[in-house]
Amino acid sequence: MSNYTGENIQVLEGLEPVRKRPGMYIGGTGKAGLHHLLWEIVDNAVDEATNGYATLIEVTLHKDGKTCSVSDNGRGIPVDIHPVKKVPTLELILTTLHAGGKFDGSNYITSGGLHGVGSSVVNALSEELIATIKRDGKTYQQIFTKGVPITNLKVLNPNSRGSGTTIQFRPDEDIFETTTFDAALIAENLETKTYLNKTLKIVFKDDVNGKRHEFHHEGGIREYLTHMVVKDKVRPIHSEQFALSQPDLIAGLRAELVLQWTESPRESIKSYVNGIPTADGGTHEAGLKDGVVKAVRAYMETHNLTDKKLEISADDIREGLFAILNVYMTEPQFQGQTKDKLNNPEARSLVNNAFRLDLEQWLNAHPSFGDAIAARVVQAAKARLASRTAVQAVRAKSVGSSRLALPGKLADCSSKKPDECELFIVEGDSAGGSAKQGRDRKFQAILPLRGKVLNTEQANAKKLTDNKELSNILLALGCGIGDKMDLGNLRYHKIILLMDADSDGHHIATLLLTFFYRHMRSLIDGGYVYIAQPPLYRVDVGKETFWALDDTDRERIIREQKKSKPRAIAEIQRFKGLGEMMPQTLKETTLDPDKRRLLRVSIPDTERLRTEQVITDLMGKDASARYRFIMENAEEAEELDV
Ligand code: 1YM
Repeated sequence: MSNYTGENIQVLEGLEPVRKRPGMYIGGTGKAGLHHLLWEIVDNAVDEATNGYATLIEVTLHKDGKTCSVSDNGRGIPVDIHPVKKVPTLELILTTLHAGGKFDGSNYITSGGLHGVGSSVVNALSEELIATIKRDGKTYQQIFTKGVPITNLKVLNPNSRGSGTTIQFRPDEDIFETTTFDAALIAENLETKTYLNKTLKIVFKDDVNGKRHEFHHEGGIREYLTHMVVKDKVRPIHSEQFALSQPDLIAGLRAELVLQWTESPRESIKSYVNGIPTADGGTHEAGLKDGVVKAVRAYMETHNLTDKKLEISADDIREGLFAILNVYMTEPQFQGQTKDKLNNPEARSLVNNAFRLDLEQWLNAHPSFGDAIAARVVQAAKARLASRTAVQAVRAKSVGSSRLALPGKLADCSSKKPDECELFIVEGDSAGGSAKQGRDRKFQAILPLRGKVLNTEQANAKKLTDNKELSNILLALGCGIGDKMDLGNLRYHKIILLMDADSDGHHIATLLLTFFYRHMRSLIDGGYVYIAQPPLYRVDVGKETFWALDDTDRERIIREQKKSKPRAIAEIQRFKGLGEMMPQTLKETTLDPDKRRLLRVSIPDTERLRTEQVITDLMGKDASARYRFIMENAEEAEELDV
């Protein structure tokens, strides 16, 4: 590896574009963008470690929750004076875009993130950034505000030991919607890095909560996979993982993989490029999937484990598969603004070829594992066939009565334009009746639910379609389910859950949301799912009527009315359920687009992990996880209606 000198820096550009359009550089200015700053600096430190120069990284979230420091004990960012620009390299790196030896590919074998432009972007978007460098027996420091140096590079200590880089920064409140960091999110992200680099040690000092974490996982991605399987509470179907590391695939490309089949009805593949997560997968992940499917097929054919009458799909083979794939490459190309998807076409066949034969050999060498996997695959294929038959049966039943095969209980709207149509899923027949009378039949459809909605967290496809209420919803929506979903066929662009404001209502809403989350996620991600907010109280003051969503709302209304009409008496009526409400009242408070309040259901990127965890804990088999969740969150629940 060539050594870095100030002369290598080629492309220079100021930082104004970064402050003008921060989103272009960090994806956005919300919570995710804020944390992106920290990941950039951490990635630089991790690079220094994976290249063999640093052994320890320390991250501190300071007491204010808004300032972070990252330090490594590597070589220290160069401080020599640039021959042309006549300023220290450190200053150039922190004040110019695209500056850095990493860019020409020769100095760094592996680098992820923003290809080394990261630290200047962080500097540009920080109210204050302090860089402290130990190098050549001295300690240097330089301070910046919004990317502009406010001191020269100074020698803090002319006689110091060791070397390394410390970057302390406080993001700019003028740029970010929030500037408070999330300690749990930081811990999670840092720990993942130490799974991906088993030699890496990261110490995280969380001064907000007075905690200190040490992350170091000698077991690497094997240990990570075990951790995932335990966290998701799924049972592996073979005892040993398949793990393979290909240190030298072709020049500059290295890859490591670990996988294991489980009883989970889902597939869970985590992929990384240069230690950076590729949440949307890409060509490397596609190559892995190809390879796994081919290897298992070959094994099943060799050992005559296929049922001739059963057609086995790639999805059947991958059902229940947990895998972690980490690929290192010199010039990764990413797709999309947040760069979550690898795009290099060559990665597909490289990864496929790297693992396929070894996996097949491994299966042959461990026939008890191979047979267990084959049995799992056959079971998945049979379940899929059964559920397809069930869907066909549901269709067949309703065909004939109406040409669209809509459920009998649906009161459909007359419009056929999905973008103006709304489907209200209503709890109970009596509320359904009021809603039918109170709706605007041109664009509002009503589907009453009577029976219990199935908890879909543990259910397979066949059980889903056997459930009358869920299959009615599926038929009404018209867009299919799972990976067969086509939003182009969705019949309503607003799907509104209308439930009583009591614990039963909440329970049904939770079951429906779990169903959408697990089996029709793109409805949520597309922003089609809403929760209606029917009032709990009617407050009459003199001749005026007000609707209150909850107790706080009711108190607020009474307080305000007392101010203007001190002698008035407020009459309060509490609705026991939607069924009690007159159709006209339901229309005025909950159905009419001009008067109602709707909550749109969404999962911000930064909350995806937590959402997954909460759903697994609350809806899954494990009752103790549910209990833990309720105890841990009891304070947040204002009033438990039981
Ligand atoms: C807390 C963040 O940035 N560490 C870090 C960065 C660099 C080096 C060492 C480094 C790299 C090289 C030579 C080289 C960087 N250098 C550059 C640039 N920690 C953190 N530690 N000497 C030191 O690439 O050859 C950018 S980052 F541009 F100088 F190469």
